[in-house]
Amino acid sequence: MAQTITCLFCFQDFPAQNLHFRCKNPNCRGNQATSGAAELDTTFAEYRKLPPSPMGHSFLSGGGGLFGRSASSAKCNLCSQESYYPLCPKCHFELPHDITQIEQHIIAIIGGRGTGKSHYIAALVNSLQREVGANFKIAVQMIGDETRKRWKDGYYTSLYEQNRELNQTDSATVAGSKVKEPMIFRLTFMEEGSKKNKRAINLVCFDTAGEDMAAGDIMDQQTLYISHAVGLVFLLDPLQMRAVRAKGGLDQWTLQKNQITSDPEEIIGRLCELFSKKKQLVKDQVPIHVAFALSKIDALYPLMEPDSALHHSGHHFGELNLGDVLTVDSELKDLLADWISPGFCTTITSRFASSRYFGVSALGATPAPDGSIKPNSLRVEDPFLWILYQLGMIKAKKR
Ligand SMILES: Nc1nc2c(ncn2[C@@H]2O[C@H](COP(=O)(O)OP(=O)(O)OP(=O)(O)O)[C@@H](O)[C@H]2O)c(=O)[nH]1
Ligand SMILES: [Mg+2]
Ligand SMILES: [Zn+2]
Ligand SMILES: [Zn+2]
Repeated sequence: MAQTITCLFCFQDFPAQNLHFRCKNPNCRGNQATSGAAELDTTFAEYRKLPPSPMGHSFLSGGGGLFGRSASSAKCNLCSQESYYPLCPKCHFELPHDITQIEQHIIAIIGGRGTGKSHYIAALVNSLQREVGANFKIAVQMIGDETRKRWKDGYYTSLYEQNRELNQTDSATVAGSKVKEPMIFRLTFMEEGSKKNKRAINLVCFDTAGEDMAAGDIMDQQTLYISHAVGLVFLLDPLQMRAVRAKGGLDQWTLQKNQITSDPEEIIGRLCELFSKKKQLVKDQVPIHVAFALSKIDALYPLMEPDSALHHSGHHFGELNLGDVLTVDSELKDLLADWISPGFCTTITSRFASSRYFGVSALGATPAPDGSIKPNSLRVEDPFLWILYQLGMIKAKKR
């Protein structure tokens, strides 16, 4: 049977034999900028509403590989050099070079304006690369130059080298906005299988702007992203909940810095609407693993019991600590009944087939007024590990 590939940019499905490839040989006739003959990529430009520019000659692969397996490289029809750069035929997004051989699972990270998505993505990737990677024997690799550049320039350098907080994310409507380009991280599970046959998945991350989540019309790409996801990390910002702000005892600078900009119930309402439109519902429940993560929990310590599990890490050593996940889940359900509404979690349970509540802190503290912060994350990996467990990719330690 022909293999179907889903593009990670436009999310259209196509058979593997329709893959295009890009020739990056500078001596190829299609790439000769000096002669003025360099090919302009109009397909790429049209999809991104950019003026066309030369990006390298693109061509149709001309069929699958041996034994029905799809080829992950193809010979250029102009210069005969082998290209290892597969493109989506519809939008010319450069796909991971081994897209035909790797399981693709999209885990989407979403939330309203200012809920902490960008800092969460930074802290999650950093934690996957360090502690989680080591504990679970997962190797994390960045796929493509675009991901590497964005990770370094957009997250790592500011947050972890210069110790400065990240800026608000530009809306997808801003010209030249990078929001629409996914970052792709390859997770390889080192323990399973033989050397040749290790299990790997691609984690596809779009760092969307919260304001796009609230706007109806530019949801297109975001809608497709969410509806292709097998797991969602849905960030909820407790500092944007009126009942929490009214409690007293919270740090004044933190409250001033984190104003109410999005209503969690409204955004969850949109999410449910989106899935019902896609008719993905099974018995009226959305068949997807949803981790509701309360962000910025460091700021809530004055409101929490001293023996709350949220004061310490989840202790996941090579296995998901399921007991801890359930403890946090039930602690947060009680708090949310008080903070949002008594029926909030019941509604969620009735709408999503599989969901849990988590508490995360990407930074460990509120940045100072000059934006400086030495990040010290807590529990950022919990929601992600739970989703991997639900997908059967890691084991759990039961109580
Ligand atoms: N105290 C505390 N503040 C945080 C934490 N994470 C993020 N913040 C603050 O929350 C604000 C919003 O964080 P972002 O990561 O930019 O939020 P976002 O969801 O990406 O926002 P948009 O891009 O505007 O949609 C920033 O002012 C951060 O300093 C945290 O773990 N603790
Ligand atoms: Mg952001
Ligand atoms: Zn595409
Ligand atoms: Zn060529």
